[in-house]
Amino acid sequence: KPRVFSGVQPTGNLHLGNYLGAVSRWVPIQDQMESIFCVVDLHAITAGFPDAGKLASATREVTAAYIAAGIDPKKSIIFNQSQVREHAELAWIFNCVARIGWMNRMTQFKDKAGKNKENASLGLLAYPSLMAADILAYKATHVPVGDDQKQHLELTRDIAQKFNNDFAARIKELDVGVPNPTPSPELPEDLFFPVTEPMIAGPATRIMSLRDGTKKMSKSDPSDLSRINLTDDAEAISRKIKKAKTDPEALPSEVDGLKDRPEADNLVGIYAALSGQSKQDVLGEFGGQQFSAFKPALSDLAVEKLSPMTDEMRRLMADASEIDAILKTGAEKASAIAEPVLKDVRKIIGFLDVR
Ligand code: AQP
Repeated sequence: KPRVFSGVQPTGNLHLGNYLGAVSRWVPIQDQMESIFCVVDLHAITAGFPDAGKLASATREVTAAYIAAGIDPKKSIIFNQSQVREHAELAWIFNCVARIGWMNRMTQFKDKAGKNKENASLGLLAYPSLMAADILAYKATHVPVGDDQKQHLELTRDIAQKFNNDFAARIKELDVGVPNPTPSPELPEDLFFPVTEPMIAGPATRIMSLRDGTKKMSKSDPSDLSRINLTDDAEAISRKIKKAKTDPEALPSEVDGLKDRPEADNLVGIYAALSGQSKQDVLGEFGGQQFSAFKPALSDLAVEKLSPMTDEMRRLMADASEIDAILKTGAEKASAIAEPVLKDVRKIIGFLDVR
């Protein structure tokens, strides 16, 4: 049965990239598949412990963004990761399935650890193991994310496959697997964990910084002008788009003309994603025009699309009790799915159960 899992870290500065690359894409999915959306607070401590109060408020802010964007707590499970113990337990087991070499190859680790890798937390290195646990504790089959998470999702597949292979005999003996839906020579007949499908598509899989079209828009960029935050008001959105880096040429009429013009490509991509069109449609309308004409149109569109969401986020943030109640119900529903999965995992491994 298809099941979707995805999440965002509560590390502050939630931005347009997180919205267009991830959260906005979840909204239609929740009507098609069982959906679980998590605020991944255990991940938020891998690059250093934020101030305790900030971590809690960022967790509520991400939850507010989910709801304001249209994730319906009646249709989807919404919760914060640290409330469901199974994530951490399965991550530990996956630390013993995954190989150090696999982790060392992760480009996000290299980027985030910087030059002094020896001084990065062990948690930052093991981040993809926890991500695999997030997904597989629910046996999720589909994961909608931005393009930057592609490598981590491949690692999730590798972990699932290695677990299924290493424990193939136990899985059969205990009869806890399902027949492999796509039989292949590398996989056993019965699978315990699904081999998850990434869902990375559309014009906004990688929104770039407004200051540098070759760098991803990111929460941790020290320049606030590099991103549109979901808490920005109309004035801030217009100012940032006005100041966005561009080149001196007019917009091309064909998508091919955006090649080697990263900033132009990015702004056209943002317009396309916000208006639900393709980049070619946008160029059909704006091809031949200067940025001085395109930028105000983009500002107006961004304000029109984001303002109602920002207002709803503010309303929700004003009273924590509504958000906390949603997270509590979500955590209970999430636990009800993850607990039996971990019970089986413990049996497969052979941990002695004396309680
Ligand atoms: N620039 C982006 N374009 C499209 N999608 C993006 N995502 C992040 N940046 C972009 C997607 O947002 C989801 C949540 O991301 P995350 O909070 O878990 O961590 P991240 O990918 O590390 O996000 P940031 O903003 O770049 O944070 P920092 O600065 O801490 O590294 C994911 O689905 C991600 O693909």
